[in-house]
Amino acid sequence: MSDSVTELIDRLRDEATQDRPAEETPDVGIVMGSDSDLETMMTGGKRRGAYDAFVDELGFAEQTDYENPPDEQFTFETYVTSAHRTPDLMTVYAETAEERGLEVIIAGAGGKSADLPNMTASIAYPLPVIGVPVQEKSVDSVIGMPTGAPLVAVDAGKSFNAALSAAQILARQHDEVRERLVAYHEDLREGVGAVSRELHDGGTPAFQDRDR
Ligand code: RP5
Repeated sequence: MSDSVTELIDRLRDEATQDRPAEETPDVGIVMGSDSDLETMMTGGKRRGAYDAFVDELGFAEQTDYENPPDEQFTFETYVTSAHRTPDLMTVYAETAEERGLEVIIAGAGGKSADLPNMTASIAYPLPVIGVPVQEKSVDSVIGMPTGAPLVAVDAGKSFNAALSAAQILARQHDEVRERLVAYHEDLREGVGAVSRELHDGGTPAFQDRDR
């Protein structure tokens, strides 16, 4: 049988046999249940997503070709793997994740039966999986794991935080990632200080007028 799902499954299985050096494989795997989750999971939506956190704040790059990794030291890869429409692809993605060099997976899904994060976590175990409920109504199905089947999760739509959490896991082994996380938080801190001073020293009307 030759179709796009089978081709992806074969690719992942083949990649798992390559035994590539860690520098050449993605560190983080991002999967989502549908391309309709893309803005929430990655970039361009109402709030910033995992892509924005990784690329803009932490200096990661998206790896799109296993044969030609980006120059950046830390990378992530991105796939759509639907729990209900492509359970075979979801399964092989999670089964091969560790052998393919991933250190952590971020899995997001929407709807009331948002099963991709928890099924990916069960299959990829003991690899850590960070679940992202793409919608408010997905929260219960993402976080409702039974005792003994762990999944850490962020609040609905907070894929940006999922990326930071994934980086925190990587930072236990990689000082460079730790330094980038610390620098990001220092920027946040500085931002609060700058607006606080501007608000106080200029007064409320001037502060409100600054972007008009
Ligand atoms: C959409 O369908 C959701 O955003 C979800 O991520 C996606 C995939 O659902 P299944 O195909 O796994 O049922 O509604």
